[in-house]
Amino acid sequence: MTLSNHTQNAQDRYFMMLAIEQAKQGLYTTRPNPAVGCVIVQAEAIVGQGFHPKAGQPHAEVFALKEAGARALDATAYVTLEPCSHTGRTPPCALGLINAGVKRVVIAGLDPNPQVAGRGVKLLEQAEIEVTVGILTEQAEALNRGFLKAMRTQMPYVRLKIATSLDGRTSMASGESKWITSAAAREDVQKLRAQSGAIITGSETVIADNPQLNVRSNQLAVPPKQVPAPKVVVLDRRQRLEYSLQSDYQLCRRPDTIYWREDNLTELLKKLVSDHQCYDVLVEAGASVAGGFLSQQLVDELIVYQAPCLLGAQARPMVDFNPLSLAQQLRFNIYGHETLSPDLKLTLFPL
Ligand code: AOF
Ligand code: ZN
Repeated sequence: MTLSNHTQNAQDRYFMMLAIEQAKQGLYTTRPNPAVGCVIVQAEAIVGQGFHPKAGQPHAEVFALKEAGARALDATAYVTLEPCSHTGRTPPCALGLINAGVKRVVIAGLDPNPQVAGRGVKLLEQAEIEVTVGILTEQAEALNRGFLKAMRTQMPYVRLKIATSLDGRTSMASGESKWITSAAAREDVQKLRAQSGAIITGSETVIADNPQLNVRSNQLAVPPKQVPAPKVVVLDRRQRLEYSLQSDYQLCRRPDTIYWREDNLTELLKKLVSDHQCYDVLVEAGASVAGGFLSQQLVDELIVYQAPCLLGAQARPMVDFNPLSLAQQLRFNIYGHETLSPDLKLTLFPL
């Protein structure tokens, strides 16, 4: 029996959703590689599944094919990213699928890595495997925004995180700021950090707050030790931190902290991709750094944690940015909103 297109489409979406669930298990550990999941289906039953756990280790398809064994013959493989065609740290997954004898491969989206970029699909088609591309593309791509953007544009995906009061204030005039948002909101920030290749902050923030900017939560799906530590970049134009032996600051005690003296944020972002393979960048800084990134249109995603409190007109504003008229305002689309009791989390995309 051949399935009608409609039924097949519903099935494809269902199994791709399961492949995305697999991929999510690698979300905090695969960097700089993408999080990828694979499900192998034989006669409507799952015979193998897997995800890419870590750069250097086998790809998702390898684990799924291993579990499926001989049952991969004539099966359908669902993969959240185009199977690779290159021999990198591991052999090409497209060949693995061909050799296992799968009949059909369903892919959420193509791999923009120039080493792959359509060649995976080509290899499969040359082996007369039926290939379907474009099932749950959005959902699959949401897991790898940094990897995909960097491969396509050589720029990282930049998230700007700000914790504020209801009146958009981030600290009192004195600098006092611990704590405006709740423990639940701060715990959520751990997930943002765990997804990031680099965290950018300002010298001002280092001096005022002496932050660690590390991943330390025990509430992530994986132990914090398994998460590759995000690189820390301090914007230090006045060289207040780089050469002064400021061992009082936790970040300055780390030998791998990068100090950026230049003004040019675009240069920094490009360098993070080309020299450090940092594809997801998180900005956790004060109002002037936030204003710089926003006004130069370098922010891909703004995440606001808003506590239900008022700090008053003397308290410090969240963004140092002074539009001359309403026409110069920055506007956003709200992509997500949730309550992290008692705070509100907004995820916004600049228009
Ligand atoms: C896949 N399946 O599960 C993943 C893929 O250095 P390597 O050998 O691990 O290759 C990394 C590249 O492979 C990565 O940049 C991306 O293009 C692709 N990732 N491909 O078929 C997977 N993680
Ligand atoms: Zn692969």
